[in-house]
Amino acid sequence: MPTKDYTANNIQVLKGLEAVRMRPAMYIGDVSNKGLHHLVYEIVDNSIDEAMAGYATDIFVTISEDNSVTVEDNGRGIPVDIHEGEQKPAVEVIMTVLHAGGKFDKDSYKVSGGLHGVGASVVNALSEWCDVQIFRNGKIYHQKYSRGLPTTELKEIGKSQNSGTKISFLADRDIFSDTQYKFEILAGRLRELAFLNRNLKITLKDERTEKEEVYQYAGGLVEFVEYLDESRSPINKIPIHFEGERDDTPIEIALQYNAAYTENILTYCNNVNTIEGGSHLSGFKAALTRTINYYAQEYNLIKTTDKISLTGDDVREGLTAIISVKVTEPQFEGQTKTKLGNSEVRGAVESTVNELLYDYLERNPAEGKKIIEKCLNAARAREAARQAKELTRRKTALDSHSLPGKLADCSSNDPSISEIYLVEGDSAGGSAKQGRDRRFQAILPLKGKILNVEKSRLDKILSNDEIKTIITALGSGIGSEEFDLAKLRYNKIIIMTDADVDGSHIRTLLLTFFYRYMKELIEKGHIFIAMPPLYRIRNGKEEFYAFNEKDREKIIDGLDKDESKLNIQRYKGLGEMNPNQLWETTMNPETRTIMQVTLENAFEADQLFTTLMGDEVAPRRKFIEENAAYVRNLDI
Ligand code: 28F
Repeated sequence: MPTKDYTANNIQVLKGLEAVRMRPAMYIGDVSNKGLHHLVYEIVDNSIDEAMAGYATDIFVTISEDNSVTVEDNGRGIPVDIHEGEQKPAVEVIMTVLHAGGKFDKDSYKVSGGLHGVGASVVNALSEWCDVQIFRNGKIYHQKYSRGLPTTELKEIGKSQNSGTKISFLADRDIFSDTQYKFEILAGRLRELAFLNRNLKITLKDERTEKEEVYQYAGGLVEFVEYLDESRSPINKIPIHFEGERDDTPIEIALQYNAAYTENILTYCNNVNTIEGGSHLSGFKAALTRTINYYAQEYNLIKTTDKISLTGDDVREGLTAIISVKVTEPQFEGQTKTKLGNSEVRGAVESTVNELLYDYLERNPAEGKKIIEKCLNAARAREAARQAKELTRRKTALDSHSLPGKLADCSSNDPSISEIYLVEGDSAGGSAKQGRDRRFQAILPLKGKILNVEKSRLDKILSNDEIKTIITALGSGIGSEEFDLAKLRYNKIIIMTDADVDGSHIRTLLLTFFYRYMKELIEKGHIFIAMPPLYRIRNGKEEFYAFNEKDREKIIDGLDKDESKLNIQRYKGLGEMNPNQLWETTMNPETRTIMQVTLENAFEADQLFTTLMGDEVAPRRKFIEENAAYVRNLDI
């Protein structure tokens, strides 16, 4: 127990812990699933820092049966000597004082700002218990905490020749309603960290299922590019890779062109996935466009007949690239604090890419030729698309404001309150039209499948009726040149499909389309997924709706009636609901649940989509083998 005479330090600790427990979302983003997994990343980040400083080579993450998590590294071990200012062991300061523990020596990159790098003390404060073991000076030290406060002194409990840090914690059920970790979510981030820190070995073990995976990549970002492109056919045999340092900003880039048409550029700062981009991305894009054009001119690879200069879209078609920079004082900006603001980084990246990409192209003329050829084809197709767009625009311009016939528009002209439902199938479309509130809800029924955008270029996409209808109805245009969010006619674009395999296929197609050609709609949070009920449970006159299995059990338990006495209907499709039920359960803003699409889930949909629809057969077979069981259950 802490001593009676509360010193200024104790009060500082209590104030800090209170602040974190009062407003946990300020420190870890939210207290739902994402925040729960963020706790693990906070602790892992400290092991990663120890690895980046050159002391740790292995990190172990273990999920226990009780959903407590243990993270262990073989670094130097958190120091245990008494911290002058606080009169406590350094490890106790790091585990209990907010924002302590930032390793400020010059060669480590403690991320600051945003939700990253809030430190182990925040995790401790949000855990029912937290247990620390330090292997250092030939000894083993141990200290326990509860909700951030020490419940034991730091004690020497044994001897060991190893060195390292081992932290276990159980998320506080008073704060996190769901403390079930998802293996795949942790796996995704740990795999990404292994790619970003070449040779670092990260092991993830799930004691609930005995599942264990090891991530270690000697090829680092090059292997990351190959992993992302495993379902695509590469144009250059091995990915282009360069590493440099400008104005003491380490920069590492790997890129590869493939035969597909989409652009897939991931950017990182201090291992943080800057999904909103920022200065490193704009520096890269500027240098890529300039260098490709310059090289094509210098080597006369653009015939005078073409006489077109390659645009940013042209040079990024079919490009998969990873940009990773390390910044000592990163400024994370944007809605989700994932946009890099440091303006000096733009120039550093731009000059690095200008120099090292041109150097690569000069030394690899055969590869260079293939890349320019690819970009030229993109330019020609863009030209064709422009003409196709001209035609469609001229056609719509003739009968101006012609909205697609299938669109049942809303009466309001105020986009900020208007919503459009993209509904699968005419029958559900019919119910949605009848059930909706026509003042602010528009309905666009979609025929069966929309186009497979994986294998088609913009010109072909623009000739597809379904796609054209969607583009016209939304009003904001398409492609990075034309797209204008100010012209968007609806604030919410809600995808409403059946819960079955077809429905999820259409949803994936739509998500992929938006992700590839209208990414800003996702970035600005305009895309949603409707969540229709899975079951209707009737108990005499009473009627309840369940949106998942857990819901169903909770409702049935709540009725404490034998299941056989209840009338339970499992919905196979939206068409089975009458307009009023559809309104009450899925469309009424007061009672519905809709899920806002974030860039991560759109990115996952895009990767999944490429696996399923891409050129390479092997990854598709692997995906189906791994998920076939799931698909069978889904059909039942
Ligand atoms: C399971 C989580 O937290 N590992 C860590 C170290 C090592 C040092 C350190 C950490 C505060 C201000 C220094 C050791 N020896 N894994 C971890 N490993 N923190 S956190 O130092 C933090 C101190 O400066 C360490 C010498 N220097 C640093």
